[in-house]
Amino acid sequence: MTENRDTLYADPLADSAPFAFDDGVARVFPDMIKRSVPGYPTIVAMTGLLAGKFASAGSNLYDLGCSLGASTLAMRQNIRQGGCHIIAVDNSEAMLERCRNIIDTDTHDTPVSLVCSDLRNVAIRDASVVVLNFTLQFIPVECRDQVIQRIHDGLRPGGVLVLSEKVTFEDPHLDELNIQAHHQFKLANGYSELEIANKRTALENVLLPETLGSHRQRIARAGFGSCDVWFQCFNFASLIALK
Ligand code: GEK
Repeated sequence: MTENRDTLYADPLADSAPFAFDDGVARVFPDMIKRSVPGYPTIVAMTGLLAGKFASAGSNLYDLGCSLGASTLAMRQNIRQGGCHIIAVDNSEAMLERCRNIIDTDTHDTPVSLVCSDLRNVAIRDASVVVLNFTLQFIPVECRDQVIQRIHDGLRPGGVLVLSEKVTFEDPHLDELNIQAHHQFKLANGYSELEIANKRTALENVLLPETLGSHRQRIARAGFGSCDVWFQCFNFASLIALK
């Protein structure tokens, strides 16, 4: 399948509305996320391997903010344990509609339920794996403690949370260095200075990154026993937390 190229912010007269996961974004999403998030293909593939390792028989696996289902599919393709069920959640109708078509063409047999809802309203129950790949960053900061707490409480002992996020750095020099490196990554992937600037404006107050320290503290407060970064490229990182 050929991917639609992301040119959403290439127009000098593009409207300056805040970024939203609408039909236009869903149409170009695979191209957009690959050219914008360093390490995204690795994170998705390793999410699948981690799910294969941590899934326990008869448990639920959650993909919160599933978009087009890349992490859902990676998990589904790696689960060997019987009686598992994947619950993929997104509050964008446009994303879920396309996600449904993609999942329908996959032949692996772990059942997948697609839920169109704010992830804050979805009960987490009897889970062995919960994945938040680049989703928590879109949740209001004051709601994040509760999200992580509910995930912790819904995991079985021995279960895992995979949390991938854009991050900021306490050290202003390192913060600037990583912002510049990400900028270079986007230029190298064919985005123009104009597109990068327009997208940055659209994401202001929509994508709110925190430091790795804040994530670690929140995860510890929720009661997870162990937590560390397993992948990082510039200002994009993925943490693993064990209950
Ligand atoms: C991937 N994980 O390809 N409730 C449910 N979904 C939400 C909410 C919310 N409150 N807020 C945002 N979303 C995916 C990529 S994209 C990351 C995730 C990005 C959804 C939103 O609709 C979008 O589909 C997804 O979270 C974030 O592995 O675009 O940078």
